[in-house]
Amino acid sequence: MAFSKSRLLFAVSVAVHAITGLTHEFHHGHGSQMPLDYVKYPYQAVYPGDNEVTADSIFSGITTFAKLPWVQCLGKDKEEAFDIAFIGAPFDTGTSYRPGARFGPAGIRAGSRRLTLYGGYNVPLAVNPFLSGLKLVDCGDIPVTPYDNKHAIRQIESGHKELLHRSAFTPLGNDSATGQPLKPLSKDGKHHPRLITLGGDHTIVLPILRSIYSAYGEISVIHFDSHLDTWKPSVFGGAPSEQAAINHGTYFYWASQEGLIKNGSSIHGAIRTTLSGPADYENDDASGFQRIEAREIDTIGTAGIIKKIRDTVGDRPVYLSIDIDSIDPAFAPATGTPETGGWSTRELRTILRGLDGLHIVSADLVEVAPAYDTNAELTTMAAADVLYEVLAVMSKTPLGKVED
Ligand SMILES: [Mn+2]
Repeated sequence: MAFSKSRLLFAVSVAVHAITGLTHEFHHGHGSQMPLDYVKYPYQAVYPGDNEVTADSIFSGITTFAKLPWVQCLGKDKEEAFDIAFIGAPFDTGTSYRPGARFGPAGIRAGSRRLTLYGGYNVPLAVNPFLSGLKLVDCGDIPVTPYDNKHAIRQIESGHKELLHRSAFTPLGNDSATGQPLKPLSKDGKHHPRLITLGGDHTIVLPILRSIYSAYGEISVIHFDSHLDTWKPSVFGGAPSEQAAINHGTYFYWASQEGLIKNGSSIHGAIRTTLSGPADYENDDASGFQRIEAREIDTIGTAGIIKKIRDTVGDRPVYLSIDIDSIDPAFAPATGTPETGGWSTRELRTILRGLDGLHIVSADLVEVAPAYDTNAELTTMAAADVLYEVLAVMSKTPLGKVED
């Protein structure tokens, strides 16, 4: 079925008017407030005059995460407040094997286009994160140089910090059970917005944890990955220079050395890497992490894994870092260092939903290298769907507690 030329032109002109109107509304009409009803789901999109339902707003137009409004948070929209922001960190020069995660943010956004096709309601969590009242935006990417790792890592820290220390759009409000006012969980007493960072290789988590520390102090970490990433630089990469010692296999070692990670209440999940030897696990213990091996899913299942994580983290504020290689390469092949024997996308999504109620202060999804993906976009879709679960969990639990 083809459109007539006049109808197509009409549709284009409607779209242009919509965008022009939108720009006007963002920057002149509502001051700092972005209209929450900006995102139109396809079932709401009709061609004027005939009320014909169309799905094309999903596959046309500019691609942001889940088609959320693009805000130039680090540029001209520095004053814009938000509750949860997606932000890209296109850095991949800390990679040991396949490069290409600098294209991860763009790939994950492409994989996320269909998330709101039917509106975005999450059935098992009984929430629509896109209609929860929180202001969700896509801030684009932190500018990251591909020529100088030391400088790039500083850029990521300062970009993340700048967004994290902006005021949240929605006040904390009251506890739903007791009606008592909620107090922020942060060390500095401020109610911070949450960031979901699109990597990038895993090195980006060192500058991100430095930023998180500036607001929350030492933080418990939930880390899904086939690899430990706490390796000593002498073991992983051989540390021929100071800069080479900071890479996607050692950043947690450095984070631990810097006191950024809460020792004993942090945990890895989906581990299945080979080691230089058992000493790697001793070093991992010293870095503050408990471990869940990927193969434990065969014995304790997703429920047992969820229980281990919750027992370890308790009700402390937690940072969530997800390496796409935690998922088996059968489901997510496009990554820098794939390891067979991993979890299915379904299993990881179930485990993430099991984090419902935890105070996840921010999160990331890293190591998506779209050049190695299938034509069916398996990996970027898996990445987007995983983040959809994270977003749903975040949207259900405010970052506050009732004072004792
Ligand atoms: Mn990793």
